[in-house]
Amino acid sequence: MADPVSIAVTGAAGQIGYALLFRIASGAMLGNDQPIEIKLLEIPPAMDALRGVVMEIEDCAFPLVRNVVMTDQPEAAFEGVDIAMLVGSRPRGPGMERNDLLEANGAIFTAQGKALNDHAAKDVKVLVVGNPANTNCLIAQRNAPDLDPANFSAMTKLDHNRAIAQLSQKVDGAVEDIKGLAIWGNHSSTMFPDLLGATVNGKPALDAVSQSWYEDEYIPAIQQRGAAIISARGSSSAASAANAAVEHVREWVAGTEDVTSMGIYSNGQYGIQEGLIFSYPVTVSGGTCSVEENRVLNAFAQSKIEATEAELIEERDAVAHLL
Ligand code: NAX
Repeated sequence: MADPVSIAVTGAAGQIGYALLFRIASGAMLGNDQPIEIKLLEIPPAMDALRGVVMEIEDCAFPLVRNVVMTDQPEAAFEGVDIAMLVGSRPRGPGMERNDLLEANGAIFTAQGKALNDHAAKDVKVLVVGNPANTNCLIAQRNAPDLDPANFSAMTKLDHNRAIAQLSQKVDGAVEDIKGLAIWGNHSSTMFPDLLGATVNGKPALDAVSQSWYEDEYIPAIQQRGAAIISARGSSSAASAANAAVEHVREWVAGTEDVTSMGIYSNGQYGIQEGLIFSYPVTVSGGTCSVEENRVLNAFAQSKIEATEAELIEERDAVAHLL
């Protein structure tokens, strides 16, 4: 068997953590023949809850799990890790404005970026799930100057999966018949689910639905899906978010079969400001992500992409002192 891969998960006692850890430990992320070590980071008040989660992991007797570490120190959590899944973040509290939230999370992701820089493997793959995911990822990346910016990504795979599922329901087709769909921009209500490059059974997706459904129903439904789940379930999506995180890392390591969506460091592709963490249509091969080139974008798509870019620029400027 291969040497164990070391995986850090932050916010491990939270609800996404609870849905995520058991799938990682079962082999769903890196495969059934890949042993793993899991390093779990929490804040001191959550250490008791984390202990309970670790007891449950032990009680599964997962053959692939070689070691489980619990800590409240980022430096210990990231020591030598190959993969870091940054799930924990500060939720919006009563009376908190957006900038307060950016600030509170800024402190977390500054410290975690520095700890990754100094302690993780140099080719560590970092996935940020905790919101605001793109800007938290930007803060971590900018505080890790010795790591390649390409090592950092923010999760838009849940939005991607939501977009595929909603389209498949509308056209009464199978999920696997849909190809080429992508999410652009920020993981927020400005994200742009792009059907222009998507196909259903090899035919343009936009031939299968009306433009008014696409613009007036589909896009808002994807953008607001997180809020719809909160209002139905009373808490935010957890199992589907964990599933998306598993898929994001699996594709990053093993490669993609179709275009996927990932928030990655922009090198200016499609005119997006360099250095933003921007969700693009992405393919992965040999662990390297590439933005799909030459995608045709009409004026409508361009305006949506510019709006989500503008929001990310605003968020970046609000945390400029942390970068
Ligand atoms: P929970 O509040 O259940 O769990 C968060 C956990 O993070 C808590 O246990 C908390 O103690 C821990 N935490 C806080 N600060 C920490 C720190 N400095 N170091 C380590 N751990 C820390 O939230 P949960 O539902 O699990 O969601 C986690 C994050 O994912 C939230 O920011 C949420 O908004 C975000 N999401 C992102 C999604 C995406 O698609 N990118 C979708 C789902 C989810 O909304």
